[in-house]
Parts: sequence; structure tokens; C-alpha cells
Amino acid sequence: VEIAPGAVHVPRWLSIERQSEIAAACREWARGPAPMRHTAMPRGGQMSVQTVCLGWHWMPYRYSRTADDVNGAPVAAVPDWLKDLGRDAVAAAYGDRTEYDADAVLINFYDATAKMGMHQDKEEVTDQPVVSLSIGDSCTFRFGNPQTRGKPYTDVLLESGDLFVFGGPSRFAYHGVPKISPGTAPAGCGIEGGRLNLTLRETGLS
Ligand code: MD5
Ligand code: FE
Repeated sequence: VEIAPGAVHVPRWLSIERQSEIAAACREWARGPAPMRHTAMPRGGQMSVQTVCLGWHWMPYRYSRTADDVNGAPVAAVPDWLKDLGRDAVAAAYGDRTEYDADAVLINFYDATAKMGMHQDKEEVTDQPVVSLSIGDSCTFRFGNPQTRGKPYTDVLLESGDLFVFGGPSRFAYHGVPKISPGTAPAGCGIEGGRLNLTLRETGLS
């Protein structure tokens, strides 16, 4: 389903088995080398979402090869199976063969009350698409526009197993997660309560 040019939603793209395998891998990455944590923001306060990164570590507002704002540990590598999944995701969304080499993955965990405010992802220096995978509780995803944080936007329900690819003119649109729907995670997805979101990116950094 094309929500806007370059923004493609593929509901239930991941099988329930695949979801639980990915969730299990994320549970391991959440333990280290840099543990999952609430990212501290530059003006004080912290994000309600908890994050752990692969490949490149994101902090406000730059990428590093080491988790400088956690424990300084080198960031775990993006495994080949996850790069392959990213390539398959881009092909599923755009329907043709693509070269896509995700070198950064942000793993976000939302508990029942976590939210993400409207923002753009612009620390990457390529315009390659962002691949988003959702596991666990459903959420309301707010897809905006590249000009302003405010309206117009479209609210989309993202459910466990859904794929969303943001490319082309949608790559730098504002977006956020205003609400999690507790208790909506399907049995067997590997997440008991809360929502896991993986975003795969090509940073263009070296
Ligand atoms: C999430 N994560 O559901 C979202 C999925 C983040 C973040 O926003 O920065 O970790 S990624 C959604 C995204 C990425 C790039 C462009 C657009 C959306 N977009 O144009 O709407 O936890
Ligand atoms: Fe984002």
C-alpha cells in the first residue's frame, strides 16, 4: 500500500516465526556490548523509547562507531541475515531488484506509555530508503510531510509483522509514534508487552 510517493506499507510481511526469531536476537543485543537504554537528550531529559544500535550508534544528533553516551563499547556489527532481510524488504516494497546495504540498525523498544515525537531522520548522508519492521503491540504511526512538524499528516496503524519502507520523496518526511496500543501483540511474536521497531538505514558514512 503506497501511503505517499516512496512510502510503502506492507502489512504482515514477517511470519510469526520470523518475528520471534528477530525478537530473540534483539533481546540479546539489548544486553550488550552497549546495553539498551533511554537516550539522553542534549537539553536534559531522556527519550521514553529505549534504544540499542548495530553497525553505527545513533545519539542526538550524530553517528559513532562506539557507544559514546552509554559505555564507550564498539557497536555490534549488523549481521548478514539482517542485511539480507533489508534487501528483501526494499524489493518487496518497490517490486524490483535493488542494491541495499544497511550499515546501521536502530532497535527501539516502546513500553505501553512510550512515544516518539515528530522528527526527521537526517543524520544519514545518503538518500537511500529507511526500512522499518514492527513486532509486538500495535501503534499509531504518524506520517507527516518534509516541510513541517505539523499538519498535514496521516495516521497509520502499524501491527506486528508489518514492513514500512520510506524512500524517495518520503525519506525526509517528519514522522512519530503518538500511541502504543497495549495488549495487542499476537501470541508467538516473541514480545510479551510493548512494541519493538527495527529501522535499517544506509548511512553513507565511513
Ligand atoms: C518507529 N522509528 O516506529 C520509527 C520507525 C526512529 C523512528 O522514527 O527514528 O527510530 S522509522 C520511521 C521513518 C524513518 C524515515 C522516514 C520516515 C519514517 N518517514 O518519512 O515517515 O520506531
Ligand atoms: Fe525516525
